[in-house]
Amino acid sequence: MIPSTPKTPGTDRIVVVGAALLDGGRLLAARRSAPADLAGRWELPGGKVEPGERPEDALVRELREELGVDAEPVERVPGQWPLRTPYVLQVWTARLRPGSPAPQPLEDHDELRWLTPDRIWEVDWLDQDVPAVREVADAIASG
Ligand code: 9L3
Ligand code: MG
Repeated sequence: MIPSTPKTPGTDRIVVVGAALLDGGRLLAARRSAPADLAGRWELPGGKVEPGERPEDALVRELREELGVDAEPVERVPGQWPLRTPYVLQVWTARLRPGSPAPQPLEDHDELRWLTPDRIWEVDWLDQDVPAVREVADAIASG
């Protein structure tokens, strides 16, 4: 028998990408409709990176699937934040490509809102998203 390789805990993380979609200085917030324990809370839209997929490609795919938009990643927001094991959240700022449809809540969300900087904290963000949203809010504020 071939001896099994010992498994190091924490090395099999799965990245979930979130998009800080920005337009004219406003940030898009999306209210989750599922699963039940997250429904009603607001998030940076996105989802799981598939095996072999680049995170930036996953971001573009997720935004197309969830919101019907044609978006492009702009830059990685520094840091990564733990979700339920084995997931970790990484965030990119993103923008709509010229001619993109406006975002619509197609699946997983029941409301979208473009937030001006002074209103970013008016929605009930998922706890997990708060540190990332804070980073993005600081970045918007400093131009
Ligand atoms: N999650 C948390 N914050 C986010 C996103 C996009 C996702 N901004 C969490 C919710 C789920 C898991 O990551 O538990 C996978 O996300 P999805 O594929 O259900 O969107
Ligand atoms: Mg999702």
